Amino acid sequence: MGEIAFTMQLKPGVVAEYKRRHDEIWPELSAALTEAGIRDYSIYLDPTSGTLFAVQKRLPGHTADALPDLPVMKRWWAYMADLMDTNPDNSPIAKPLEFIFHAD
Ligand code: RM4
Repeated sequence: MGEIAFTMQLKPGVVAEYKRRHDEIWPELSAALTEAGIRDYSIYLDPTSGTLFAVQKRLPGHTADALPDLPVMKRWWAYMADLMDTNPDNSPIAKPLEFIFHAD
């Protein structure tokens, strides 16, 4: 199973709201992520900068690249856009991270 990590950026002063929305994540969005082959998806926060660090595993043959085309993904990104630095299509600006080290 592959693993990827990336950062995203919160706007100032929205941590509590960002966490609240994820605590109440839409079941249909969770289902879409699972159906796309995403597993073990975690998001961490650097509270000093508002930078989010996301890490997720992806099953072989995953369809994560098609997620942006799903209506539920578009709705979620529109819903989240007031909290995050975004691209013109409302998707969060995601910066891929390079793998450096792993220990079991
Ligand atoms: C984040 C952001 C990401 C999404 C997660 C579930 O706020 O929208 O793109 O994968 O939520």
